[in-house]
Amino acid sequence: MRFDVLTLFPEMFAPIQTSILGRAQEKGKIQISIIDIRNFSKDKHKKVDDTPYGGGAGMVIRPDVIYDAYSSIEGRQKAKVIYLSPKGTTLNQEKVKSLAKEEHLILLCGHYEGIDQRVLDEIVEEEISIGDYVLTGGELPSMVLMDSVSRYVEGVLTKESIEEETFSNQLLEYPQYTRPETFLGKKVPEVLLSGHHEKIHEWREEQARNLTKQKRPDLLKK
Ligand code: 9WO
Repeated sequence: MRFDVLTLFPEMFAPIQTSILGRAQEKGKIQISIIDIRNFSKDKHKKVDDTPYGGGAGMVIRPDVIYDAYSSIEGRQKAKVIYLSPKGTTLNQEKVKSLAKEEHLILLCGHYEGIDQRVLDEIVEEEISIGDYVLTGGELPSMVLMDSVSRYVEGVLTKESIEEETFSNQLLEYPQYTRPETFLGKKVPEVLLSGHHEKIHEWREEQARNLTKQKRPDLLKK
């Protein structure tokens, strides 16, 4: 899976070079390129934005700069271009799985009061939101998207951890315990120490069902 990210704040992407996504890149399972939109400004002061036509507060990113940055991406014709915006369809696990089947995603991160609509209409195929709140830009949402999608790319995680996890069976995860056996006077549930695999499995299933019923009854209705 290849991700190209178009952003005015490339330094924000330092975290994805570490941890699991960093390892996935080293193993060659995913490739992430961060493209600095400002490098495509033709202005002597590297200006990329201007005041909105019709008036109003703030600045809008120029369409030509975005288009030139996009046009620098090799193989862009076959890629899916996603704009991270509060106006988009909300990301969920089903959408994450379907995006993981793509070979090449281009993630466009806006800032300020947004991007000129004409270039969005020209290059964007999908507008995605990660939730109903407003941020200062699309960078954090694009990292959320890359993190969630990468987990489904072959070879990034083990098969077991994908199959066992939250949402794959429409249920929340059962609670986990590790050493010490007693912590602040609280013991680990007896059944987990029993070594009885069938009983452990049943207990975990029941925990997952009860937890979901209590905390996310909406998931059970699906
Ligand atoms: C700000 C604004 C102010 C006055 C008039 C119109 C305005 N539009 C915006 C605006 O939409 N700013 C966005 C900031 C432009 C795109 C990047 N920004 C953004 C993305 N904020 N929040 C997100 C986001 C993306 C995905 N999921 C949740 C939030």
